[in-house]
Amino acid sequence: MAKSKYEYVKKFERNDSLLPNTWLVIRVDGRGFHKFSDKHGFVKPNDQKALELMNKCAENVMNDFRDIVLAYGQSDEYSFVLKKECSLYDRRETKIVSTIVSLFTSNYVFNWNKYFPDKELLYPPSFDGRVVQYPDDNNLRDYLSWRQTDCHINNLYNTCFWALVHSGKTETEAENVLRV
Ligand SMILES: Nc1nc2c(ncn2[C@@H]2O[C@H](COP(=O)(O)OP(=O)(O)O)[C@@H](O)[C@H]2O)c(=O)[nH]1
Ligand SMILES: [Mg+2]
Repeated sequence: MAKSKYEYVKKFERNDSLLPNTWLVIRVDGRGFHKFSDKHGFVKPNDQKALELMNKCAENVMNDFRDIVLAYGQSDEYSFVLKKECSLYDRRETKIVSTIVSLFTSNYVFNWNKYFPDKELLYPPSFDGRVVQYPDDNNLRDYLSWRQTDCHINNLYNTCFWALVHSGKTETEAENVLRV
């Protein structure tokens, strides 16, 4: 079939293939979840149901994308690890990231009622996504340690902060106690 005169526009498309033989880590993160968790009355510091919903989304993403070998989540974020030899979408970055983020987000909305039967979803949540490539197994291990450490630091701080507030301190007083 003859090509149309418009075919040339494809030449403007950018090649965004990810490096071969590298671990691919896709991290999705809730956009504006400070406000989202407030508006939906999430328990502080950790809302069990909200975390279970995040886990459900990740489980469904893993079941769909079989190249994902490991996932780790905390708070409003989830990291997905794809095999070094993964050839999903010819390793095209935008295709991989956008489909994983969109599947995660649609699952969040789709499953909301199962985890919060008495809570109306007040507005559509969204997540951003990025990919990082790690050539070495140790880099990947350090990436996961970094996210795990972040989780521990935040949880330690938030648990102490809310315990102080619940014991009668104002939020400013609690902040000052923990700053020392
Ligand atoms: N109350 C509550 N808030 C949470 C929970 N998980 C995440 N959040 C909120 O979501 C935010 C996530 O951090 P970050 O991504 O940096 O903030 P964002 O830019 O507003 O999405 C946290 O700072 C909390 O305010 C939870 O289980 N309970
Ligand atoms: Mg966020």
